[in-house]
Amino acid sequence: MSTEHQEFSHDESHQGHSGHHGHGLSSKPDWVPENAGAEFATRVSLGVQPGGDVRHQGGVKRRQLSLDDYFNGVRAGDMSILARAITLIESNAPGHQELAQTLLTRLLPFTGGAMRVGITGIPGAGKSTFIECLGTRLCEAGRKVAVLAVDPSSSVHGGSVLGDKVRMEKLSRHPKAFIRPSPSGGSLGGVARKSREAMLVCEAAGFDTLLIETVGVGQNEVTVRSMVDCFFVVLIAGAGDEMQGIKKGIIELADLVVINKADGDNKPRAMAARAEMQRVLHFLQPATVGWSTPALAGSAVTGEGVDSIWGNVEEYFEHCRKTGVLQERRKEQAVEWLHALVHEALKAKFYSAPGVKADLRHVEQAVADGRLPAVTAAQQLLSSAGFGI
Ligand SMILES: Nc1nc2c(ncn2[C@@H]2O[C@H](COP(=O)(O)OP(=O)(O)OP(=O)(O)O)[C@@H](O)[C@H]2O)c(=O)[nH]1
Ligand SMILES: [Mg+2]
Repeated sequence: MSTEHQEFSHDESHQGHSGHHGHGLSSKPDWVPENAGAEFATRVSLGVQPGGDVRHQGGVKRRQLSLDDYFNGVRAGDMSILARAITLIESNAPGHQELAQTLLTRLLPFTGGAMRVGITGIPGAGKSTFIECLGTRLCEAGRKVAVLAVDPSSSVHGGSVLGDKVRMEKLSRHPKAFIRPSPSGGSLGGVARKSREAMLVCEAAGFDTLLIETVGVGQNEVTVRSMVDCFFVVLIAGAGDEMQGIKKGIIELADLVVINKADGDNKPRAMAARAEMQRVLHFLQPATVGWSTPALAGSAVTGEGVDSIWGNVEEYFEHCRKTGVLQERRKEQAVEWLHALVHEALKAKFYSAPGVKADLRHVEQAVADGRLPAVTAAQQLLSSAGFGI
C-alpha cells in the first residue's frame, strides 16, 4: 500500500482534460474511446510537449492512463491502478467524471460479487481495530478484503486517515487487502456516492469482501445501510444508550450487534451488556426479513470472539442468498440510489438558480415573519428556478 498515499491528492493531472497531454494538436486526450464522437471533443492547447508521462509535484513520474489501462488494470486486480481509478471517481473535474462514468459502465458487469458489510459505532468503539483484526484473518483465510470509509466529517477534521493507517497497519501491509480512507466529498451524499462507486470498482477488481466503516453520528448509518448487504453496529459497555444511538433506532438497522472490548477487566461488563442487548433485540423488528439479529461479544485486541462474529456474518449471508433477500435488497438499493441522485441533482440545480440565490433570504424572512404563506413562497421560488408549477 506504500504507493497509495500519493493517490489522495485530487489535483492529479493524469487525465489531462484540458488537453495538455494530448498527442498532438488535432488529437483527443488518450482516454477518449477510439470510435468516440463529438461528446469527447476537447481543446488541445499549444506549446506543450505531447507525451505519455506526467511529472507530479513530488517529482514522481507517472504515466497517464487510458480508459483501457484503467479497465484492464482494475480487472487484473492491480492495486495501484485500482487506487487511481478511485481517485478518478472521486475527482470533481467534469472531464474526470465523464471518464469515470464510462469506466464504471464498462466495469458494471463485473460487479456484485462481494459480501458488502457495513460497520458503524461511536468514535472509539473500536471499528478500525476490529476491521484490522477481522480483515487480517479473512485475508489469511484466502479472502480478498477491501476496506472503505464513509466519514463526511473527515474532510472537516483532516480525517482519521493517519489514525486508520496506523490502526490497520498489519492489514494495510497484507497483499490481499486494500484500504481506502473516506473521500473528502463534503456532504454525506457526496461522500456516499463516491464510496458507492469505489465499492463497485473494488468488486470489479476481484475483492470478495468489502468492509465499510462509518462513524455513528446519526445520518451516516442510514446511508451506509442503504449500500451494504449486512450491517453491524459495534457498541461498548457503559458508553450510554443515548450516546450510542440505541434510542435513535440505529439498532433497528443492524443485522448484527457486537459488544467490543470484551477483554480484561471489562469482560464481565461487556458480557452483561451483550445479554441485555439480546433481550432488547427480541422486542425489535428485525432489519432483515426472517433473520433475528444476534448480540455478540468480542475483542478486537485479543481477537476473542472475532471468528464467531464472522461465522454469524456468513450465516446471515447464507440466509439472505437462500431466501432471495440479498438480490431483492440490492435491486431496491440500486433504484433508491437512482432516486437519491436525482434528488441531489434537482436540489443543487434549484439552490444554484440565480433567481433563488437572489430571493431566498427575503422569501425566508417573509415566511418567518408570517407575511407570506410557505406554500406560496415555495411556488414562487420553484418557478423562478424554472420548476414552475
Ligand atoms: N481493550 C480494548 N481496546 C480496544 C479494542 N478495540 C479497540 N480498542 C481501542 O479503542 C481505541 C479506539 O479504537 P479505534 O479502532 O480507533 O475505534 P474506531 O471506532 O475506529 O474510532 P473512530 O474511527 O475514531 O470512529 C483504540 O485505542 C483501540 O486500541 C478492544 O477490543 N479492546
Ligand atoms: Mg476508525
